[in-house]
Amino acid sequence: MKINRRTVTTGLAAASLSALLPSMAFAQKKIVLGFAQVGAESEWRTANTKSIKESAPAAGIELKFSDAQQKQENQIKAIRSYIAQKVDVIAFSPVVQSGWDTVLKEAKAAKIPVILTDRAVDSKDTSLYVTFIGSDFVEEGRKAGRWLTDAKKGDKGPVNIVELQGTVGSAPAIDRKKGFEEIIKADPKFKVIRSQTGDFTRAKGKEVMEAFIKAEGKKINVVFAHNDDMAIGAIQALEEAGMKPGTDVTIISIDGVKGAFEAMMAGKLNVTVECNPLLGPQLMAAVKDVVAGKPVPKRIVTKEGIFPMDVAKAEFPNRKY
Ligand code: GYE
Repeated sequence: MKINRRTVTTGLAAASLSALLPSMAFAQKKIVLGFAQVGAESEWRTANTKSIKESAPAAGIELKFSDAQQKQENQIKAIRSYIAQKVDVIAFSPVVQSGWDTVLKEAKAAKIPVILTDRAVDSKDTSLYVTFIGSDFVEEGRKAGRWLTDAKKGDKGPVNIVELQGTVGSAPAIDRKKGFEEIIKADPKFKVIRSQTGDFTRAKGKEVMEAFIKAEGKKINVVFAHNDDMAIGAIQALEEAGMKPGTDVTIISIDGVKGAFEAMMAGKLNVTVECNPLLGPQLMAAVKDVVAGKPVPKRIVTKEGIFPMDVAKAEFPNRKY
């Protein structure tokens, strides 16, 4: 081959291109996501964590993960450490609604976008986060309320309800209570005679239910638990007190985890309102869009249903969490 000017120029171009390659590889480096999880309080949370941990590598995202053991101060510490590590995106599920502005402003000052998953914050300044991916908890409470008013249609009442609330100050506890009350208040025969937090755990749900039984005994007609785990704890407490959950006492809960389906198949839980924890794939898609500078909707709502006891057996094989 005759060496002419053209070959030399092409050769030079190729040489300078290869000199550029390392920086191009740098430009394509993996997105790093820092995720501050609430804790491991429930079956729902375990499924949520698994979904996030599995979908990050599947999306080619490097995940830094921390568990705050249901303590806001631990979550704030984790977020600060992600800011210090200069991650690309921070995502978290805020254990309670209030008290996030300071740390969110720190993330904003460091130009790190924040995505909320599962639970919302009550910050007035919505520029502090890019989007909120999660369920409509008020609607979940309404679904529970509608199921109850329907189930007790022919009942003269009073229908005495005891309520096991989720973590104090958390979005799902506040909103589920609100949605449920909104529906039952239409008929004065429905009375919430006791309401206390069971912190979304089985152990606490059982403990609080024992206290309710001591105070109200056979007067209790309905248990409304803000999640399945507390309902399962309450079922144990009722059985130990010689009462029959699912028949003597109507049990309603929220989440739709496998444990709830098992309790329904055993005839001990009457209904569960679905709350989908498998948010990982949606979160990873949003992380990629945010990094790519694409617009992301401010609110991404999860789709969910409701499952009464009589469909539990047929639905069980389809359940993914
Ligand atoms: O219902 C409960 C968990 O925030 C939706 O937290 C979540 C709730 C879920 O502990 O089981």
